[in-house]
Amino acid sequence: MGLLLASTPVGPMGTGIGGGVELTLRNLVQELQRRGETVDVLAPAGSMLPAANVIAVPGDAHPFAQNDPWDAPIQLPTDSVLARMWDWVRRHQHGYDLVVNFAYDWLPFYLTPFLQIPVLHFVSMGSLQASLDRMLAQTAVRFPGTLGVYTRIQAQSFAFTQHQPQSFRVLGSGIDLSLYEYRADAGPQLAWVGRIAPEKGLEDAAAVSARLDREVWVMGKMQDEAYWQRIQQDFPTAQLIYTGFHDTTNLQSRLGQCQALLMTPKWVEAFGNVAIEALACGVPVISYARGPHRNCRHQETGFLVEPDNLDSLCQAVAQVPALRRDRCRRQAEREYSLEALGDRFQDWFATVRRT
Ligand code: HBI
Repeated sequence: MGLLLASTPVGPMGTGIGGGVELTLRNLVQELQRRGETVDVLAPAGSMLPAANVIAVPGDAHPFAQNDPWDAPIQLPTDSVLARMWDWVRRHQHGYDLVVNFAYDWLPFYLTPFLQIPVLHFVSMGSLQASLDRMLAQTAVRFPGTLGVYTRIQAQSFAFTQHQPQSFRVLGSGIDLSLYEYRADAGPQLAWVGRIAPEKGLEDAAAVSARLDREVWVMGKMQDEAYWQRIQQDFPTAQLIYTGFHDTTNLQSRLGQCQALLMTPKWVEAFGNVAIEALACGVPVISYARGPHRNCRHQETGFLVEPDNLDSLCQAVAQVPALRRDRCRRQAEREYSLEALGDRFQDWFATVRRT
């Protein structure tokens, strides 16, 4: 008997469509397998997850929750891949100890009481929709301890935590540090890494590039082409060098050459895995202090600046050469190892496993 990890329905694993949650899921599988766990991954067809046993499910991908308004009704695509995935869970639940849901969608929460297998839910974003908030609040009462998040500030974005403060278990994040090479030296260029989508605030990195006459290397899944074109028009003198979505090996090699990582989100990032990837390469992080972005130490491994303040952002860039890149690497090693992540998840699993 083993663990079943059920992926996000927004797209196949390995494509970048699923953002940080893809990386978290992949890292978790790797670490759990290293510890001798039997792990199956239930994911949309087309998923690429080497070294894992993937159960590929056909069907239509789900649209992004972050694109819907607060009071949007619950929607499913015609042939929902998520509905098919959880039908698979229903039919095969007796072959597993436990299933972990990574979808930020209403359906798996709704189905939980109908299943016999214990279900844990890893919630990958902050509060976005009334329908999901309501379902999470109910799940927290009915199945205490079964909701997990990256960070405490992410958990606090859900209003019901004011009355139900113990609703979420904080699991943090972690990466395989052996895949990230420490680089003591850097070029003058800055890095910006993330899905190219409005909530990620790439336009502010473009503004910094134009103001400081600096290259910004942009990496990540091209999600919103029109948004990207708009930025090009609005900042004709910005030097944005877009190289696409990269696997970890290529990402870390490019990222490591940069002087700092810019994180300019317009929403409350649940975690921001790219911050720890940068630190692991020795790259300081300059981030808006919006939500949980405490994953650099202000004035030691980066700068936390007032959100949306371009002057502060530019000042921080000017101060980066005074920071020590070895301290960045050391922070990643101390706080964000895969071992630490594996411990936190296994402790969580132990609270509900049936064997
Ligand atoms: N939207 N509907 C939906 N379901 C998800 O699981 C989901 C999402 N948007 C983004 C997302 N997951 C992940 O990319 C997170 O890493 C942010």
